[in-house]
Amino acid sequence: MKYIYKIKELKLLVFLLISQAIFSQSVEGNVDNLPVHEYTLTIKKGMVNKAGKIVEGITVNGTIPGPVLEFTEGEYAVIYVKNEMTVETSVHWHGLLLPNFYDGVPYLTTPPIKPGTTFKYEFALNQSGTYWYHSHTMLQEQSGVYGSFVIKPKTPTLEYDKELVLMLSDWTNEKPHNVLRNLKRGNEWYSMKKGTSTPLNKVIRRGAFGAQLNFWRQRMEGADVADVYYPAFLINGEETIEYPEFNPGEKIRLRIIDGAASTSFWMTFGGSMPMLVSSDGLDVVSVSKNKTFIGVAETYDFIVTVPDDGKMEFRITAQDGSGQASAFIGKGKVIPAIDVTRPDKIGMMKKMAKMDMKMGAHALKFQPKKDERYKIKAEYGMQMGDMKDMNMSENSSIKEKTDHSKMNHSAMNMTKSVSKNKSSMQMKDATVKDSDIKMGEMAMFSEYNYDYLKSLKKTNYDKSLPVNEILLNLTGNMNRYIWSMNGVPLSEADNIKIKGGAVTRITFNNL
Ligand SMILES: [Cu+2]
Repeated sequence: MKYIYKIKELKLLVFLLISQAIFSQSVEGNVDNLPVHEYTLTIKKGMVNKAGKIVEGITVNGTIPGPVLEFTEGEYAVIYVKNEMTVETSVHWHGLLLPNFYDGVPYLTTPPIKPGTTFKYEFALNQSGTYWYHSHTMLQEQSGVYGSFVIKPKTPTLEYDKELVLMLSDWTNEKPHNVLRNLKRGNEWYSMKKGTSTPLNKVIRRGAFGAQLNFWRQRMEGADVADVYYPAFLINGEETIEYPEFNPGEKIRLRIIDGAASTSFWMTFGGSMPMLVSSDGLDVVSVSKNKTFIGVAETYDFIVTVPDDGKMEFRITAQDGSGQASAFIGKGKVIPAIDVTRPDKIGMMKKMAKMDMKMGAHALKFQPKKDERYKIKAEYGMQMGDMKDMNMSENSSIKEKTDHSKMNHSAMNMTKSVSKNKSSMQMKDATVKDSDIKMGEMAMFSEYNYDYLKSLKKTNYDKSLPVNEILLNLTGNMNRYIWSMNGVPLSEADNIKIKGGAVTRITFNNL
């Protein structure tokens, strides 16, 4: 579970916290006279061939991905989900604002769908945009339980001729549980298999041996971009897919969703410059953009023009360069998308090691604002280097201080100390000089940012509202594949309580 949800659920969590707050006022109104739009999704196991081998997958209405569910804003969605398997399942509606009970996270908000039963989801659609659905049970998403969810606006907000949904994903011929078991074993099997491991002689030749040692000390093999070997990456279930039905000059709105279990992609386009018009379901200030990054679970809409002299290639390249997939729009000769070069892992490792040294072994820096900088040392001293004994079932010292039932409590302690009481932090001198590197720059892809995404509306909060600070220290043991927030392994049962009528600021501190 962890490897699938490590990135996307963090994002989702924040989203849900915010959306539930907005939502509670808007939806309880009268839904009786809304037009009902019904779908039935049947989930069952089936043999599929996605990467040169027939293996067992899980299909939705017989296909991977499942069908595109299309709605119009203001409709009342009724979706029956039939479970024709011998195991439980669930469907989570990613990015939709809906009553908690229909959110689809089993045992947390929604009952699981038991074998042989049908569950009725129903909710009013008070938004428009590109979204998606996926199983939230075990590792079923990796096996195929995902599809797109499109809500057209009541009145069109953008001009184009036709639409095309492109669902991106990654495929393994292995049983997803075996993938996870291999990850937890902590070897480099997958990076060797996909040819992205970095041999030691290469590391030494480039003067990165010190950096490598530093990584080993922190129980990491090296700078890694992606952890799982995938024999295929897919667009709408295929490695190569053709859309000859689009004609020269037509403007097509591509609704692109990264439904992969653990792969983020670079997206590149052939032909004229595409216009990025929407992100995660919301229209943004339109911007011409070709090479664009899409993280797991993100959605982006682009408007492209079908070329007069051929078919344009839309290409996805896995972030670690281990594979790609293409969709061709139009007909005739190929107008290729630009190539994306493989990331320089040794260079990244050197860069990260350098930053690590500057940061100091135990100093963390947190800068909510320049004028009110606080320096924090996690009270329980959870540092990456100290994680060696971290284990879900048997971690003594760490667990004592931050056991599950106290998770909120310790998180809130951090909260208070950030927002109210600087002196209570009682840190040893964790002085960080101005010359030191900012947290954000720790990111592996510091040259990439999201500055091109601009909201159409102001998103500032009312300055008079109180601000609650929540600090989440993200830690983990790379070798054992355990990920934690504030020292507690991430679990779906962990709640973060937020207050109404206040601004909640969540700071993720990636250690
Ligand atoms: Cu999701």
